[in-house]
Amino acid sequence: MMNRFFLRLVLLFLLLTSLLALSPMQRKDGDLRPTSVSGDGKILRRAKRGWMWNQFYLMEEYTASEYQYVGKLHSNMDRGDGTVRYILTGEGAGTIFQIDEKSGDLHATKKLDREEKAFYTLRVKAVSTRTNRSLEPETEFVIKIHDINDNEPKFSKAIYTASVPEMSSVGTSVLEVTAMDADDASYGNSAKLVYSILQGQPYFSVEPDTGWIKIALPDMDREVREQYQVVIQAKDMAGQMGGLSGTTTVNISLTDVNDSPPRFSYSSYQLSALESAQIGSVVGRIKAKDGDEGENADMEYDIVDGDGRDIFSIYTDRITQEGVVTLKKKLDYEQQRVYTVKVEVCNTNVDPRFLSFGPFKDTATVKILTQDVDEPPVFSQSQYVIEVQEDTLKGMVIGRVTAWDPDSTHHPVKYSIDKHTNRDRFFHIDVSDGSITALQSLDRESSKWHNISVLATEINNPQQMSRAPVLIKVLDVNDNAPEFAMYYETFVCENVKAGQLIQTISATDMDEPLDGHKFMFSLSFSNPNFTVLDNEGENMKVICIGLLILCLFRHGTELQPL
Ligand SMILES: *[C@@H]1O[C@H](CO)[C@@H](O)[C@H](O)[C@H]1NC(C)=O
Ligand SMILES: *[C@@H]1O[C@H](CO)[C@@H](O)[C@H](O)[C@H]1NC(C)=O
Ligand SMILES: *[C@@H]1O[C@H](CO)[C@@H](O)[C@H](O)[C@H]1NC(C)=O
Ligand SMILES: CC(=O)N[C@H]1CO[C@H](CO)[C@@H](O)[C@@H]1O
Ligand SMILES: [Ca+2]
Repeated sequence: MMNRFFLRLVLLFLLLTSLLALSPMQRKDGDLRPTSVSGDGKILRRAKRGWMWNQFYLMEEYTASEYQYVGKLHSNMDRGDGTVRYILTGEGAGTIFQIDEKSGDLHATKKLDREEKAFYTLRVKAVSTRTNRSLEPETEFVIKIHDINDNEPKFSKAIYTASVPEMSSVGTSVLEVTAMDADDASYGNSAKLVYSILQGQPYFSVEPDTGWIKIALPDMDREVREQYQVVIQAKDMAGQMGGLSGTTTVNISLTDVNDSPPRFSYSSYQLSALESAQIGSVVGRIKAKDGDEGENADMEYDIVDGDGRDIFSIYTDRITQEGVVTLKKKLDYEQQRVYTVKVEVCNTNVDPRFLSFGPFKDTATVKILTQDVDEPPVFSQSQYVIEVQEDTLKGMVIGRVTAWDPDSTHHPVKYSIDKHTNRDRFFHIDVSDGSITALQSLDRESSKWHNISVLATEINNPQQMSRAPVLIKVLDVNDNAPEFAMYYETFVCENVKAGQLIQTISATDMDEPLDGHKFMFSLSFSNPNFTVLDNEGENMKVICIGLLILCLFRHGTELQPL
């Protein structure tokens, strides 16, 4: 059946070509008409130009069992008596193409693929079998492999991915897909492709000629559907029946635009905060919903009104896009129990194209309840200083502290002294009224300060406890007699002269002030032979000879005879 497509060899003699037109090669969908050969044998004069070759055409992908006939090479010198031998050289000579030496019949020995090699260049000459001389000059000719539609269009990728902003207008280009067809594009429709959409309507369309995928439906909303899978077909033979086709899948995702405003889910929220909460601590979080993602959902919260404006502030958590309410000032349950703030939220990146979808802000009321905290007792002073005379009697009240429960319940308070600060049990505090008693007589000279810690505890809840320092200062009383600095034993010579210094005497006193004491010295027995001279506050001098007994006075009080 394929034989009818075969081309015959055309061998023309120059003489005839001017008279006889070679039937033009006609190619009508693979139907090739054999070309007839004519000649009258008058070739001798112009033998050199006697070979005139057209090209041969050969069908690709010939699959019959016998060799495919290509054509016949014929010289008019050939009388059919076996004296002419045809010799073939060039591409594939002897392998792909075989020539019958005697008849000039040319055959292809193999199945050929145009997409592999589209034509072969060969040469032929005719020689005399007797003389081996060329009867015809060697001439080149071409065997062209004729295309059949044996290749389907192929896309460069099995799956493409593309994205396009949501809300894009109809006709917006998304992606161009291109298929290749290995067949001969210059001949027939074997490689003429037409694109069509098999899946993805009515959202997308494809341009038949170019393979450009475009938006086909207005107002496509990412918040409704984000992913689309589109299947595009490319068909050769200009899309006609019987053409070969290839398909590809295109995953198209809609990208976000800011077309959704932020909205609070509720018009009012309630938060609560302990009155003990620290300034800066988080009271709670509220969140507005925004259908968009990424920066299109970025929000900013603000307190715009309410009696809690000065007490609370709000900032945006950049990761969760929540509004975080924090404490700006200390709360006091006993003072105000409920605050209200009006919070506004808005998108930070508003797209002017979608303003009509707005407004891109919203407000909500946030009520904040102050929660009572069981607070520990509070002392009337942060520290107490009690001054007490060192001669104060045991059991006397020396001072008093006061504390109370600041809570609305006003629980009663009991007092105690921290044992670690009262190891020698110098003091006692009255459990109920906070009065402090000295349990021992206090001596300034052994301890000037008694620094104790007083505790106030709520009677029904021992956990609620406060402490305050009580600094007890012992004041000086002149309760110490002066003392001689040392024991004096004085010797004098018998012939000592009157008025000669025989001893210097000094004294000390434990009471305050430690320096600057003014002592008075006198002789306890009057003896005309000795006298004491007051050295103006300094040490005394005993002069002259005799038995020495001294008395020391201070503030006029006689104390200790020596
Ligand atoms: C012609 O050439 C062939 C091959 O080259 C050779 O075998 C043959 O003997 C030759 N004949 C003559 C007559 O020279
Ligand atoms: C394409 O989309 C399909 C379905 O949504 C999915 O299963 C597949 O993984 C996607 N392929 C690529 C390469 O994105
Ligand atoms: C007690 O407190 C007073 C006043 O702060 C201080 O001068 C003194 O050194 C303290 N005494 C003791 C024993 O801590
Ligand atoms: C009271 C006393 O001891 N007086 C004596 C003072 O000195 C003279 C002379 O040395 C004695 O004679 C005194 O007895
Ligand atoms: Ca094709």
